[in-house]
Amino acid sequence: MTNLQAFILDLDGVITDTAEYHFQAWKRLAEEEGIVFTRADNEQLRGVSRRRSLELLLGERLGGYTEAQMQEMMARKNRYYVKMLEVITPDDFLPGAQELLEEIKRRGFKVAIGSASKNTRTVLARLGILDFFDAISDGHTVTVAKPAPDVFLYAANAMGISPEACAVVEDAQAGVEAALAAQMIAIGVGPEERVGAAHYRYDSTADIDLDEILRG
Ligand code: B16
Ligand code: MG
Repeated sequence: MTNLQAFILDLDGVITDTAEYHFQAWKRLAEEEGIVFTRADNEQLRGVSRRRSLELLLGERLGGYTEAQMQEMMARKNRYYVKMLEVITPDDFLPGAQELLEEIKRRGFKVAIGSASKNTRTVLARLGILDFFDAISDGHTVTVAKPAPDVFLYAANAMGISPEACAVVEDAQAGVEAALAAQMIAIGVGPEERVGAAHYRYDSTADIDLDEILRG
């Protein structure tokens, strides 16, 4: 048996699938800037901060933009993205996500969000679960993004639980690296090549086997 006391869940890609909206918003910005941006390119942005996402999107053209232009582009992409979030409803959980959250609470664990997104609270409110969590750690609460452990360490500290007693659920490689760097149990959701470094790996949120994880 483990001494697990809390779960920290990533938001985009674990609880709900906002990746498509991120893609549409980045694609619109890319088109406006005369840059080709594909769905495959978007995969590289999974779990990556907004600024790093823009840097990856600009690629070798990065050096041609001023800081003010970068700020404007990040704000423009976010306007497009936030507008798209208006369609999210409590029906937009990824399969198994709502059940996982309820099961974690039913078994008496604390539960937090650990997301890179500055729009975390907006998305949680649209899903109807803003008040569900013991702590919310997001793109506003920490400045250093995943793969640094900061976002998960902040969540553990806010819950009053030591990092070793926390398990993180993540869909991004950077997120799994962040969980391991925080000395937490890493639960990866997605293919081996993306989250294979995690202690446990499942194809989707719906496949997560809490009993297996709790057996240790
Ligand atoms: P924002 P997560 C991440 O959320 C997304 O996966 C990533 O694509 C996005 O760039 C990042 O949030 C920042 O989002 O622009 O809304 O601040 O997976 O860590 O929940
Ligand atoms: Mg994610």
